[in-house]
Amino acid sequence: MKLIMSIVNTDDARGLIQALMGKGFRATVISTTGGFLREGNSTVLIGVEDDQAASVLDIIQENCHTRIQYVNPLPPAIEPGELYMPTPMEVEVGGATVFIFRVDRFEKY
Ligand code: 2BA
Repeated sequence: MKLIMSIVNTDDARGLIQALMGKGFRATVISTTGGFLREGNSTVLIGVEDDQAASVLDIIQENCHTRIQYVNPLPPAIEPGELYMPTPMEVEVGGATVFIFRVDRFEKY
């Protein structure tokens, strides 16, 4: 068995869950925050049999899209009277960051 942990844009999470449920997979969504942008994202946990993992990855790819976001870099140290005009930096986020874990044991009581 595998546990697929997929960090996705919150705007994609609903469609991803619907697509997973439509194919009979079970999933849990956790609200998370990215360490770099400090913005909300969603982490989707999906437990599957080994031979189903590839199908789940296909569904994730179909439903999660890359986006361009802009971040303001930290301002440099400036002297009094100097003016600093921040230039936003372009960052490509997603579609999905996926970790796949082997599950040693699964119990449901
Ligand atoms: P964030 O940490 O908010 O990162 C958002 C995007 O910012 C990243 O997109 C990446 O393009 C950029 N980024 C992140 N750290 C950077 C850095 N030190 N310097 C320059 N740019 C940086 P993604 O790579 O698609 O990641 C989307 C989200 O997935 C991340 O949000 C984080 O929540 C999660 N993530 C990505 N890689 C991870 C990892 N190795 N471990 C745990 N979580 C991860």
